[in-house]
Amino acid sequence: MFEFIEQVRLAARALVEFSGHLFDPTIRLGVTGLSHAGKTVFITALVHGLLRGGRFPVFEALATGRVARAYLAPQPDDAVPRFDYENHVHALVTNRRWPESTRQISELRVIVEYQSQSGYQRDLTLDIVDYPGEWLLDLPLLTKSYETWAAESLRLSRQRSRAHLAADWHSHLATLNPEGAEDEQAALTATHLFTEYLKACRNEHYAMSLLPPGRFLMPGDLASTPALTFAPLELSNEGPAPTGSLSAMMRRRYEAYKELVVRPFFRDHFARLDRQIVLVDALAAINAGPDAVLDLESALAAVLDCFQTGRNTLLSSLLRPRIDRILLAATKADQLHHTSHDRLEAILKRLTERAAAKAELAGAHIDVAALAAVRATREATIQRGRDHLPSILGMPVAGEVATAETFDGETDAAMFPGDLPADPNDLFRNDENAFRGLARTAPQNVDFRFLRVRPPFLEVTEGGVPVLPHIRLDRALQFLIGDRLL
Ligand SMILES: Nc1nc2c(ncn2[C@@H]2O[C@H](COP(=O)(O)OP(=O)(O)OP(=O)(O)O)[C@@H](O)[C@H]2O)c(=O)[nH]1
Ligand SMILES: [Mg+2]
Repeated sequence: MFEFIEQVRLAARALVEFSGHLFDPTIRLGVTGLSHAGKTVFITALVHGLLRGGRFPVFEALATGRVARAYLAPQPDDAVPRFDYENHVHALVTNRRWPESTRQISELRVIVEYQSQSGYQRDLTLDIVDYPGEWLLDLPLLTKSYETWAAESLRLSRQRSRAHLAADWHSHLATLNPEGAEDEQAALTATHLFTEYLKACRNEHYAMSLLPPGRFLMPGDLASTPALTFAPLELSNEGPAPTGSLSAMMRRRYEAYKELVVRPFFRDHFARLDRQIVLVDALAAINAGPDAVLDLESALAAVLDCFQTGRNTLLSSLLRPRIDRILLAATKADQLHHTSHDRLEAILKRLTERAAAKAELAGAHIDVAALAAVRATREATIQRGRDHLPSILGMPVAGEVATAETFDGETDAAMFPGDLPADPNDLFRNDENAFRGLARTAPQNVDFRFLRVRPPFLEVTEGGVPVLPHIRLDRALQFLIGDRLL
């Protein structure tokens, strides 16, 4: 019954929003990615480029001069924080520092005044919604019982790559009797140890991606509420949990998490998106090793499963999320020499091919791109003996370590991050020939090492406008909104 009422409510709102957009198009663009994927930098650079008339040759409407101007306007949703565009630009451009990490949903409205191809003046309203990718990984919980979720989480935590990180939690789990009386202290300890395990998996050296429930790693104002105080239990019998038992308590709280956290996110945000970009920090996974790469593959499969999309027809918008275009983007491509950009794209394709085929069947256009929202490096060829090494130049952020050196954040350096393999399958091998990452070996022995570098100085366009350099940001923009500016 609840499901049905929800559908009807979504349908009514879709109708109102649909009829309002007949003449001047509106796009709600979701920008998501797991923590540190590059969401804040992407939105800041995209909006900066739009407002400034950045160097976007592949973004047709701008390149051909049909965009008269773009400006920020008050956002439509009163309860959603505004994306802090001005401060993020200030950090990037004036201080050459990356913006602070953000843990919330936020929103920004940009109006693009353009001339349609038939010569009419129109406004495109672009609402950009920034939300954590971890919230997407929660959506599958809506259709999962506590028992199924607990069994899946336990299975995952016993995999070779994770088991040692889960050891403390597993020992505590072994002391719990699910059928015993409910016990707040036991629930608190289990939650604490389970959360510590999730945090350890996310650490730079392991860089795991598939870590639901999302709010355990970013609790916000729900921290220490019962809805966030539960953990998987080892359940032996199939029957219903006895009243007053520990497992009944856990199950109740798991259901509360779904009601208070997951369903409102689905209803208020996810179900209203038209377009989606999923930012993926594949290089962080490659830094960590094959386990992280395989884990990222599972996480992306779970993400793409959420997009049970259909084309944006009236009928499909009544019944399900209406996203009709999804761009999967590998971020921070400027940490590689351009000869590796296509390889990075091929790796992302390989990471998502099985899952993408499913979403494609359901009617959404999917594309894959390797990009850098802000290009923070330059390229050079360095001669070593007889060899000419393609390398990248940048200013590593203070504290980054390469072989013997710790950088101070003020010095330029030439870097050889390692060549990505021509065959993406080489990264998915997990046997004795697997590549070496930080999870299993010391930093000086890894096969790839991508260093964080400081943001660049602005470049000046042919028209004399100072803009941020980027890689393929214009291609992303063309795919995501280009067709609505015709
Ligand atoms: N070289 C380079 N680094 C980038 C780029 N985009 C992001 N980064 C790096 O990635 C880090 C994270 O970027 P954010 O945009 O803050 O990522 P986020 O997804 O918003 O992260 P959270 O808010 O923590 O979830 C930055 O601090 C930079 O170090 C890029 O285009 N090039
Ligand atoms: Mg952010």
